[in-house]
Amino acid sequence: MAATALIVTDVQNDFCPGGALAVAGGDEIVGAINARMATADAVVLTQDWHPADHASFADNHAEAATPFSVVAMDYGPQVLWPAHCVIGSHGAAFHPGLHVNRADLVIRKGFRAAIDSYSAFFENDKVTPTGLAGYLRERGITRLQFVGLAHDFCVAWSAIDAARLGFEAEVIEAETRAIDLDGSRERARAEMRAAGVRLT
Ligand code: VGL
Ligand code: ZN
Repeated sequence: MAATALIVTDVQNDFCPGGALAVAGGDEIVGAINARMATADAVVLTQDWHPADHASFADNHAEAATPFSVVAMDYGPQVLWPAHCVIGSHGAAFHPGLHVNRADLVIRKGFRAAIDSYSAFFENDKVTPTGLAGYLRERGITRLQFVGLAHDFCVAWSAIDAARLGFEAEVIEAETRAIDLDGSRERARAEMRAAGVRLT
């Protein structure tokens, strides 16, 4: 049978209630994700991991940018976020209930100040690889299940890239939560379906 990896996206304090970029109900999915880890051939955790001067932070823009506004970067439009998941901070740490010891690999993303990385596979220029595809291929993994935060940004971008790279990609929606910025959740669902991602 084809080997399956569970890709647990950004289940970090800053994306959970009380965090800097809290996703409503972000902490509610931890127990189900832990249980699902037992069924996977491989478990990969992603960790949003930004330097304090990261270009995706509204505070780092001169023009008094407000969080959740969009600016043009060299690589395309970029939503500006409240500062979150700063390298080494409590907010960047995994939710304390997540079974991190089960993980085979932790892949960090967004660590270059000038470019964001929603996807676990490519930075937001859509061409700079993180190395995850090579890791999975070398292990003979062809099927990927995505859970975690946030449904409409890092989960969706990762799943779409996975499908584009030829992996069989499934998003288990009950084990995700969305930011839902101006309809981004439904837009992400349509884009995932169009890319061949299975939503279950
Ligand atoms: C995410 C916005 C900024 C995510 C990360 O994990 O979906 N969203 N950084
Ligand atoms: Zn981020």
